[in-house]
Amino acid sequence: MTPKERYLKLKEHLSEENPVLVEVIDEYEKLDETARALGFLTKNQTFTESISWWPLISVLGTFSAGKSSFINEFLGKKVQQSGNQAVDEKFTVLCYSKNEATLPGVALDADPRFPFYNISKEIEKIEGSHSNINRYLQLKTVNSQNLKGKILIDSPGFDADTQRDATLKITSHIIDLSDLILIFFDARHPEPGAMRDTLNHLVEVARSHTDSDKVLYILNQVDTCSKEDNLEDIIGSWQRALSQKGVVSGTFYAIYNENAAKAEGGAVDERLKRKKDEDLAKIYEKIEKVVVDRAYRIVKNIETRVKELKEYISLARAELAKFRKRMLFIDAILLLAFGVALYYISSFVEGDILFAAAFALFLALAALHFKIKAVLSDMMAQKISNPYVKNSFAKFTRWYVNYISAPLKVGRKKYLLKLDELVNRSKSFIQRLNDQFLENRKSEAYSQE
Ligand SMILES: Nc1nc2c(ncn2[C@@H]2O[C@H](COP(=O)(O)OP(=O)(O)OP(=O)(O)O)[C@@H](O)[C@H]2O)c(=O)[nH]1
Ligand SMILES: [Mg+2]
Repeated sequence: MTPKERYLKLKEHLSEENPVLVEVIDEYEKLDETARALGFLTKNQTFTESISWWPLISVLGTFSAGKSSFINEFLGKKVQQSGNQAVDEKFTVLCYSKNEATLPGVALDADPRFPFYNISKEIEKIEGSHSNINRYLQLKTVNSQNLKGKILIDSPGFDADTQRDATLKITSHIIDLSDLILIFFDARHPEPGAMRDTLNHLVEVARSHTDSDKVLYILNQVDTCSKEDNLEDIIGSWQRALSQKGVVSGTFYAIYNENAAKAEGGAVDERLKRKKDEDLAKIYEKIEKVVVDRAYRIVKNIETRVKELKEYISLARAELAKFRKRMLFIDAILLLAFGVALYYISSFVEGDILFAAAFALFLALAALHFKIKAVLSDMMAQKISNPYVKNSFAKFTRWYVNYISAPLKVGRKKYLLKLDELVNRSKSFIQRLNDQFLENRKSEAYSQE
C-alpha cells in the first residue's frame, strides 16, 4: 500500500468513526512531506504506519466464561456464537462498518486499521511459511454504534495445557498490541486445579507483557452464586488469589450477563444486580476512556515526531558537515594533482593537444571525485545507527547533490517553520478533541435523562 492509498483508506474509515481525526491525516501527510524532503522517510514510508489509529480492546479468558456473550451485549446484537461447550476456536477481530461481513484473517493484512501484519509473521515463525493465518484469525465487520472508533477481539477459551503454541503466541501478541485487556473468569468454577493453572498462566502472561492499568480482571456469571450465601466469599477468595499473583486491586470486577442469567432462570437479587450495574458501568467507562486516550495520543504523536525530526536534523547536519570537510580536503588534493599534472604536461605539449590532454585529465579526476564521494558516503552511512538520519545522509551525499551546500539545505529555516506550524496546529486539534468529547458527554447525559 502506498502512502497515498493509506491516507485515503484511513480517511474513509475515520470519516464514519471519528471525524476530527480525518483532518489529522492531512497533518500527518504534511509531516511525511517534510520528512521526505529532508530524506528521513523514503517515498514509500509514512508516519501514519507507525501508530495504530484504532484502540484495540481484547477479551480473553477461560472457555465458556461468557466472553462472546459479553461482546454481544456490548454490541447490542448477536454477532458471536455462545454456548456451553468451547465455541470459539479462532480469534475474531470485530470492527465497525455499515456493511456487515465475515472475512478471513488475511483481510487484516490489507486494512490500515489493524497492526496485525506481525501476527502472520509470528505464526509463520511457529508453523513454517505454509502456515495459514485464516485458521487462527477472522474479521467481522459489524454495524454497531458502540463499535465506532475501536476494535474488539474475541478469543477462544484459554487453556494453558492443551492450547497450541500458535494460539499462545497470538495471545501474547494481542496482549502486547492491546490498549485494554478484559480477562474473564467464571464464577461457576472458582477454584478447581486445572482452571487455576490456566488462570495463573493468563495472569502471568498479562502481567509480564503489559502495564497493570491496561488489564481488567472480570469475574463473570456471578448470578450463578446468588442462591448460595457465599457470594462475598467467592469474590473475596478470587480477589485474594489475584492479589497473591501481584495484581493490584482496583482492577477487579464482578458481573453477570443479564440475558444469559434470565435464560437460565436464575433469580438475581437486587443487591447483586446493583453491584453488577456498577461494575459494568465502570468497565464500559474504561473502554470509552481508551478510545478518547487514543485520539489524543494520535494528535500528540505529531508533536513527538516533530521533536524527533528536529533532533534528526541536527544529527544529519553534523554528519553532512563532516562529509563536506572530508570531501573538500579530497577535492583540494585532486585539484592540486590536476594543477601539478597540467604544469608537467605543458612543458611537453602545447596548443590543441595541451587543451585535449587537460580535458582528459579533468574528466579522469572528476570520475575519481565521484567514485571517492560514493565510497566515502557509503562508509560514513554505515556508521550512522539512526535509520532516519542514515536515509537523509544518503540522500544528500548522492553524486549529483552539491555536498558543499548540503548541510545548509537540511537546516533550512523553511523546514523548521513547517515543523513548528505542525505543532501549533496540533494544539488546536487537541482543543477540538476536547470540545468533541465534551459535546459527546453532554449528549449522553441528555439521552440518559
Ligand atoms: N448464568 C449465566 N450464564 C452465562 C453468563 N454469561 C454467559 N453465560 C452462558 O455461558 C455459556 C458460555 O458463554 P459464551 O459467551 O459462549 O462464553 P465464551 O467465553 O465466549 O466461550 P468460548 O468462546 O467457548 O470460550 C453460554 O451458554 C452463555 O449463555 C452469565 O453471566 N450468567
Ligand atoms: Mg466465545
